[in-house]
Amino acid sequence: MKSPPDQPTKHLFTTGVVYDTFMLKHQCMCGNTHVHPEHAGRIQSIWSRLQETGLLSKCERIRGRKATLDEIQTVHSEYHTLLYGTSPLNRQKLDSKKLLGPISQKMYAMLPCGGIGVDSDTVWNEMHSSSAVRMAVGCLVELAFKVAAGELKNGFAIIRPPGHHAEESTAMGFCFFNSVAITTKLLQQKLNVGKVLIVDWDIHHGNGTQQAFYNDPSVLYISLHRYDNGNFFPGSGAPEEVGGGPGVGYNVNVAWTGGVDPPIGDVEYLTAFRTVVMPIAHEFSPDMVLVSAGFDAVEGHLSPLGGYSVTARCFGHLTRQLMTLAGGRVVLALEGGHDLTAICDASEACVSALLSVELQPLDETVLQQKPNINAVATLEKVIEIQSKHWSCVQRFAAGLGRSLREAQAGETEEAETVSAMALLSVGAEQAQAAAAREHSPRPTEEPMEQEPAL
Ligand code: Q9C
Ligand code: ZN
Repeated sequence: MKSPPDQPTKHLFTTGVVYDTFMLKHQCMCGNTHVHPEHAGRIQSIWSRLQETGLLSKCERIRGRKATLDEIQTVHSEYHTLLYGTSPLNRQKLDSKKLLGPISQKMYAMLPCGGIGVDSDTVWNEMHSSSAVRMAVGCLVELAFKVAAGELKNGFAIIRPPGHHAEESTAMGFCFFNSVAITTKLLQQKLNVGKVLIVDWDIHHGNGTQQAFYNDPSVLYISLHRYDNGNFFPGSGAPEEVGGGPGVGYNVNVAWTGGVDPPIGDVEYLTAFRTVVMPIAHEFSPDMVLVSAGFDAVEGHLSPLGGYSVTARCFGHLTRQLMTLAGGRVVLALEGGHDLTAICDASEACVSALLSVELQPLDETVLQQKPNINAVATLEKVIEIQSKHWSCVQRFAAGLGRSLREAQAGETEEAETVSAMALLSVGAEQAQAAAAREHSPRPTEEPMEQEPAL
């Protein structure tokens, strides 16, 4: 049934969700979806899950669109943009305008599966992939712009193929265009958004995103990823990579090392958020938060595409912590993750958090467990390196081995000590302050760090 032409559409200030079936058509020409884990069923399943659980009806669905070639060129080279942003049909038009040069000839490798692509992960469909990859970017841009403009509370972009491995002129690791990086550039250039925080919790390092903002102090990139001393894909993301030039200190790599025995899970991710991610993020004070929300660290993903055992519900809690930043302007963009149960569970948990629906609580065992020895070593190293740039992390160096419950108790004690000290010295201080006030303005006080509710 057609709705009357001038009936206004209702717009709610709620969580926006974007999804478009154009992205389903990016499929290897070999036709065998089993050999390619980054397949259309990933976003179809997430979309269905949000429908089935009734979460989608609490959200506002946003219409996507294909990003323009100009938008893509905020991050990628012209050659790369034309190579992956055009199909044989519209390429002919560009060709006749002599815009393409060598693009129309050679491009891809023949793959063992019978299809074509950059490599067996990063497959290409001559007919449909360019529309899909441009749609993934455009969907995220549309959603993030509405959140930045205050039309939506926050957002979740169900997009594929992922983007965080895509560099200026390199497609790799399933990625062609870096949706999160492009969206960040456009938010700054078109909407005058000042500081953007990008949190990347995909299990792989977002080499493309790091590259795009390496010298840029207006974009803080914080990645948590399996590193194993450079032995895990893509091999970049060392903790010493802190940014360059004016961007020094605005690149933070929580580079887990030590393999999967003992496993990395909720306790380790929550401890990283407690001691590194949230303190630095608050000090940076972003105007907008974008999350490269890959779910391949969720239990169910085996090595070499995973190996960690973070729970889906933990990602809901991490999302809720990020919502304390930037006035809540947080947009999640799907990156990796191929276990359908895991990515659906995690998407459900994150959208619940975005909607401020009550979350499934973390297990008490998680709250009482200490982070494993390799994780503590990783965080020690990150804090040692980043404390030169972020004074707030230093105070967490000594208590890294604590459980979340111990940390909570410790910080209550710390706060009590601080107030007791203040009380004891209040007489002396009042006299001092009175004297000082006559000479200089009163210094402002640092607010106490706030622990998230467990
Ligand atoms: N022989 C994402 O999760 N596999 N990308 C490399 C090397 C690459 C994962 C295998 C996996 C890329 C977005
Ligand atoms: Zn990944």
